[in-house]
Amino acid sequence: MAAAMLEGEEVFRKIFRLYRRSPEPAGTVHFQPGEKAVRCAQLAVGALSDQDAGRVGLQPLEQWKAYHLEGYPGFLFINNPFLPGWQPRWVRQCLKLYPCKPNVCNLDLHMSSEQTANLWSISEKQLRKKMTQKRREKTLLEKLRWVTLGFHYNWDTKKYYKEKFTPFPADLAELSRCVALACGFSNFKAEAAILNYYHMDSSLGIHKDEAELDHHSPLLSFSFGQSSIFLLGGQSREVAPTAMMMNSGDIMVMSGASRLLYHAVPRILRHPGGGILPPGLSDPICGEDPYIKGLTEPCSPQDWEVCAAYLQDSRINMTVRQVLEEGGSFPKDKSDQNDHMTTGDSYHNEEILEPELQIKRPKTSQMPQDE
Ligand SMILES: O=C(O)CCC(=O)C(=O)O
Ligand SMILES: [Mn+2]
Repeated sequence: MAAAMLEGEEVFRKIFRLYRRSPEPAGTVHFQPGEKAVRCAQLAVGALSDQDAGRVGLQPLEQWKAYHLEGYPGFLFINNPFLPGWQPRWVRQCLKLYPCKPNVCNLDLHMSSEQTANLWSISEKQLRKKMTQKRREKTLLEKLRWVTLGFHYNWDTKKYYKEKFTPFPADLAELSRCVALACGFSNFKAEAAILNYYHMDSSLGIHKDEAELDHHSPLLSFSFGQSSIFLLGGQSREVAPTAMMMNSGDIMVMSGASRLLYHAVPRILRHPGGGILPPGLSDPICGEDPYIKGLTEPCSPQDWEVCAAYLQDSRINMTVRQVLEEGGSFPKDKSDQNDHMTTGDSYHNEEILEPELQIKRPKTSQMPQDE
């Protein structure tokens, strides 16, 4: 590898290491009015009805606060646009429903489908005791690192396959459609998602999302639970990334010139605000708007007990993608026919962390990692 490239790669890696170590170095962008490099963004008012927004738990579009980031055309940051009581519903879906079969998760690599069939029911009793029992074995739900939906991303080959598809959850597809519509993407189709599950010592390595065949459609990223630092870089690792704070409920849209940029999550941080859970997660039981029937059921107090225990020291991210261009299909490639199995071990072939920070898990740079 050329020396210049190695030197260049150091830039993103160096900054990754800096943020991995220190709680919040100066220079982290907080999306709020008046912040340097941040500009208020105009959304596609009129494109999304209050009714459609409400059905998936989003506030009326006029109330959303969205921002551009200087130097990153196509990047949009939306400050938590969820209605009270709705973040808990999406968290419950991520913990109770989406990890179920036929969706695929990291635990499938080591366990039978019977063992991973219902992580929630195996884990809920133990998780409820989390508040009182300090020393206990991690539940399977706490060992969950990723779930794939729709076209299931293959971590080894870094590709999607036509045959490796299971129905994409209708509620998440609709949430994604609404957010894309608000951002001016009227034909977005949610066809794949990676759900990432982080704990306080987890990180996500430097990568770009290029496996999708359609790069004109945006990447939509939803975050819940504890906060994180997100690093957004350039088209090569030689470009120094910008660090930004992502809090519970925040949505990020990567499109246009920002769609294929390198990015990473070097660090999970406790949410600002002091309590155990972020404010948007403190009120799970909210009366439904009598005029708008939600697409998902409210989160019951029993279910919330489990989610709240989990989120005390965890963050969940859902990154939704359109894989195919409108009317497009997968290319015919004979060499693809035998490489459908994923081991999860060979996907990442580069070390992004210093020896003392390296993971104990299989070599994974994109998958969420624990220290
Ligand atoms: O957790 C995040 O904020 C980023 C997730 C991500 O980059 C991915 O799933 O490709
Ligand atoms: Mn990504």
